[in-house]
Amino acid sequence: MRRSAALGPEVAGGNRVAAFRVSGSHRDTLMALATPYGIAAMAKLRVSGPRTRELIQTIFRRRDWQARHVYFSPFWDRNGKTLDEVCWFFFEGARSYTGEDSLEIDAHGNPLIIRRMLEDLEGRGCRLAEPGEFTRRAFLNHKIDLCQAEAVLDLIHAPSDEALALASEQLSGHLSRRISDWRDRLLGLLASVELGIDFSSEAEEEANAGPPIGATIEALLQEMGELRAMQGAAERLKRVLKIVLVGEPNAGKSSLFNRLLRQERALVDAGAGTTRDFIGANWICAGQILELIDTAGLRDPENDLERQGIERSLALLEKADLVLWVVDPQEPERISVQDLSSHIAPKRLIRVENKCDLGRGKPSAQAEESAWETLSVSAKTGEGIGALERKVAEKIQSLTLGSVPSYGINERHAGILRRVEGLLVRTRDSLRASGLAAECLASDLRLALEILGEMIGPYDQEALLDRLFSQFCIGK
Ligand SMILES: Nc1nc2c(ncn2[C@@H]2O[C@H](COP(=O)(O)OP(=O)(O)OP(=O)(O)O)[C@@H](O)[C@H]2O)c(=O)[nH]1
Ligand SMILES: [Mg+2]
Repeated sequence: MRRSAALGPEVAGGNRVAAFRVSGSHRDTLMALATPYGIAAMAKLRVSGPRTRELIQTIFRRRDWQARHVYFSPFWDRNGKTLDEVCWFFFEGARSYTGEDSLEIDAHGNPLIIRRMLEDLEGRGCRLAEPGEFTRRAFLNHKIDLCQAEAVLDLIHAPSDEALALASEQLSGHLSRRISDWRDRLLGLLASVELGIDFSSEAEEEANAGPPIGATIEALLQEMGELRAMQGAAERLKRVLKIVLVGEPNAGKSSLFNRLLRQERALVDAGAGTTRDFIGANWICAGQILELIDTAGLRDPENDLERQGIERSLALLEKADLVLWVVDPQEPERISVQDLSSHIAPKRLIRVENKCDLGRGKPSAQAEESAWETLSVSAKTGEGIGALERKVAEKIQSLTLGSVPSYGINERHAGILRRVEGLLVRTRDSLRASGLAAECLASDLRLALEILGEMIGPYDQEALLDRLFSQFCIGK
């Protein structure tokens, strides 16, 4: 059987490390701060690479230690000074995240300590990691495949429980197993063709009767098409929804923004036109990470700066997944329902009557004539805020309602599947027309296998890897 020779190293499983020697930097020992930079109780430093053991000997002055055991000791710098008392643990290559000897150091979360430690590590021959470089090494060392590397990124950025569940399934190899199964079946087809089984004479009649090769191709096409169709739902699930506070000046948008975030983030003032530029912040509501945005109040601008701010408010109004239209019921409303309807659909809007601590004001004609749901709150006292959060949660659920995909298909996956499907359609049509020689069928199937291989591990596309891993944080 000519299978292995015909399939070549890419399909049979090539050596990723060998193919990536070109960069020449994968032998460096990497270092990075894996937690956010700033004052915190603790900060984690990661080190990975061939110098790890030597670093442990010199920094912690230990000759022997065990992998995956926690040690508590001073961090001695190159001048013999103690930088901090830290917890550290070592992972041997075979059982580390990156597939190389690695060290994790838990220090006190003072940026000055961290800076001195990183400088000291640099002086000992470590190099600051690029974004995603630890995960890239995990991929190069066969700890994870490319779908799993993407899942690490999805897991870190997942904005909801559903997105988290999808990413963790993908990280456990859910999608990769599906691809492997397709690869096995394509290999089977290729093997049949390579063995010289003659389909051509009976192809047409067998096409109707469902010959094994035709049936396998049809099944693969159907399964790949179904998977590809999940792309839209998967991308919607991964997106952080934008909730935008819009309204006339002084309605209390910034006060509400602060109240919902539970922190004094935006400036508040009794004068109209306080907020100029928009401000965004992560807001956790209904178990989801949302982006809450405060905007400049809408009115005839008094100067160019205000005009620019208002233009941004309008642009955000149109891009919003949900608008909280904030009004002060004590004040006449100058912006009409019609004005707003041209910017946003009623189902994407909640009308929020603020300052209810001052009384309800007179019943609003706007509220009565519109299809918008209205809630009464007080950003000042917190009254009605719980109900508003519940309404937001309900709206989000209805907006994102749809099938939860079983695979986190992204643009890259869909593109690969489209190319593979194109080749399979050509193979199927050739079989039906019984016009193509076995060599042509084999070469299309080989190409399909090679392309499908890119899904879990391209062996020759440095640029694609650069693009993927650069989206990661440094230290991951
Ligand atoms: N009594 C009362 N006053 C409020 C409430 N919310 C906001 N205010 C007051 O209303 C004034 C304007 O509040 P902001 O939050 O700055 O209003 P804004 O909509 O962001 O205003 P611009 O940024 O100018 O568009 C301030 O004096 C606030 O203290 C509320 O619920 N009750
Ligand atoms: Mg404001």
